[in-house]
Amino acid sequence: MLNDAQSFTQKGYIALQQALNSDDIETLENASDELYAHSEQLLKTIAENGETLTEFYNKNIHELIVVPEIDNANKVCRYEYLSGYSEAVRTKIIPKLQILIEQLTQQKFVLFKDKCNAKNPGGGAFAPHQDIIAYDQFKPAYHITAAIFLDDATIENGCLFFPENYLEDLKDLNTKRVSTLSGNRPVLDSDEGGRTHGNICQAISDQIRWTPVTAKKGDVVLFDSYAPHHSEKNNSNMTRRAMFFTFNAESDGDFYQAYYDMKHREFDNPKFHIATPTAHSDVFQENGLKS
Ligand SMILES: O=C(O)CCC(=O)C(=O)O
Repeated sequence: MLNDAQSFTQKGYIALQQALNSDDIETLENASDELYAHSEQLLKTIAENGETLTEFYNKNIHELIVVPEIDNANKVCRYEYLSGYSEAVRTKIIPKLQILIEQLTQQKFVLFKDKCNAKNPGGGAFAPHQDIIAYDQFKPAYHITAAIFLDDATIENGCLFFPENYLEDLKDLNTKRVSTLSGNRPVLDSDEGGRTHGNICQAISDQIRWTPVTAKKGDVVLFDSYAPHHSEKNNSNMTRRAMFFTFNAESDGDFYQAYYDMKHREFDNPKFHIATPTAHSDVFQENGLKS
């Protein structure tokens, strides 16, 4: 039987049941209510002003970042920059997650980015991808994300899927491999540009044995930035909210502000919309939406 650290190294992810207590969940629920309402208001105001999101974020570089669903410019798909915006998240939640990650890795980690996927009914399918593709413009080459579920995540409402053991499935694949603190990790070929930017190529995804990772409210799933993952649409009539806090090793430096400075200034850069069901790049033209 593998211990948590061994299992995390082997699979690239681990589910920690009820790793957060009811106070933590209340903090996140309050932040979620406030930030979601603010996100909706931002989309409304930007639309009323006839501005593009790119124009808006160029001028408002400390604002919460909100990204609409691919098929509805008024519907919030995700919002980002949670710790930049919410003191409660920054002071109460981040230190707890840092402890969980340190217990697993014996190393100190600092926050790199944070977001909440609203996953409203009918929305939010994320194609198979590796997060590393979205982060490689910054120095850290290894990250650990804590996914926290504010609603139970089920197969019906679009839980995450991870591989049973992708290192084994893809052991013969001829691809770039990166040495990380969890060992060698493959970088998988993915689509470049357009609406499928960052999606793992179908032929590779087909070789992976995927497994659903359902979760209860308060569970935390830790996964590294090479672990392939995806999720289906939310086919229920309730939200499936999840917050994702991504960390990098402290020894690599602190990039949180630099990451969000770039994201505010380059809102439409496909790098920031890897395998997401969000309105961006060529989709804007196809749907007649403004970016
Ligand atoms: O929220 C989900 O269902 C998937 C999230 C994800 O894979 C991502 O944001 O990179």
